[in-house]
Amino acid sequence: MKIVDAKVFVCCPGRNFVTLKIVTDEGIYGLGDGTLNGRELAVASYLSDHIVPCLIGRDPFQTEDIWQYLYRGAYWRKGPVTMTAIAAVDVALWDIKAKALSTPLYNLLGGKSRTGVMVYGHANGKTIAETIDEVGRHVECRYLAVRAQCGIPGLGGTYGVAAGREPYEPAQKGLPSEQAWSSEKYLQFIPTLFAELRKSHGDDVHLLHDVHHRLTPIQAARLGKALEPFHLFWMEDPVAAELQEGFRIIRQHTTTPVAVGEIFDTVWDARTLIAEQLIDYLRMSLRGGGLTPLKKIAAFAEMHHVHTGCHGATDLSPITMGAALHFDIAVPNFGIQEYMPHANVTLDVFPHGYRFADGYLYPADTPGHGVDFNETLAAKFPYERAYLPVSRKLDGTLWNW
Ligand code: GCO
Ligand code: MG
Repeated sequence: MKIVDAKVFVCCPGRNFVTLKIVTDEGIYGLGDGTLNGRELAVASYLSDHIVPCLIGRDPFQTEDIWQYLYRGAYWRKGPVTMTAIAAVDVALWDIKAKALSTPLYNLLGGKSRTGVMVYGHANGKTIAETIDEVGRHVECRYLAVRAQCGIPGLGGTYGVAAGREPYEPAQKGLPSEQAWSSEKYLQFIPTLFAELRKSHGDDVHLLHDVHHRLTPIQAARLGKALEPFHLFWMEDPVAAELQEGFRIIRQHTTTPVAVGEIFDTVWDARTLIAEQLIDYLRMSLRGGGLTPLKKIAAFAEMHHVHTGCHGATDLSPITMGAALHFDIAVPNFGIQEYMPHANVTLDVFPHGYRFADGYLYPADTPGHGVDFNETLAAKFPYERAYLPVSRKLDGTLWNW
């Protein structure tokens, strides 16, 4: 089998997505996701200008060799644009391989290790009362795990809180908006939110929270300690993670589990975090180079008692979600999967076979990863410039969003 064509599509059905379609001489095609929120066109160019010409004529079954060719062979390693582009190729090739062998992708990854993939949904409220209601709505829909975010009194909009009544979507059309931030106000408020959530919803539902890189290690240690009575499933991205050693401070002070990694590109971003057991869940998904490296990273994590917790925000297309579910159902040290459902207009462009029931997602049982792409419909939704917001402290200093 040979690769005869590869096409890159950029479309905006509800939000922007980059999609790679690799076609073989036997008519089988594979689909990969190359979406990098706010930097979509850079990945599209990397793919069409620099990668696609190198793929033509190659054997699509050689997932390992092609991955090494694109990673080592470029000389310039790592970086979000490179690794998102490689991920698109890698996932499309695994899709082709599974389709050619006429089996669901999970069978190439070790087969099913569990019956379903436990997911967590997002409860986003402007006030504690709204967040309590949103968690309740998820519990009614049979979610077993819910991430709770809330507006902070005294601050305007913040991460995880929708501006109007529409579902939360962080990227906004046009240039980046700016949001005010105060770690002091946040630290004062969040323990009260979780105390109220436990009072209203009891101890059974798993509660999660995303700090979104906003704190310093000692502040994160304080938050983790304050949240211990409410036994969170995890505290996510408590600090920006360039300095992996910084997590030692958090670990020395609190037993609240820590999850990190949605913006990591390779295992090197997490090597110390995993080897020193400074985290409990690794948030990398397929965007960091695809399935080929994620399998290896997960095996390394397994040796160090670290579980997976794949990123699953709406800026990863249904292709990433669909393929991640095959990984989740197969990997021995699976922890949880984030599930932020896509808008219906997105799902129309990406017909898919995965489904939600009683708190679990189930991957498609059809050959490949089970997510398709409607090119004709996608063409009706051209790219629209959109960015994530930026954060400034109350004195105007630029801070982590
Ligand atoms: C999450 C994430 C997202 C990111 C988004 C940025 O945990 O779901 O933090 O909401 O902000 O993926 O593009
Ligand atoms: Mg996050």
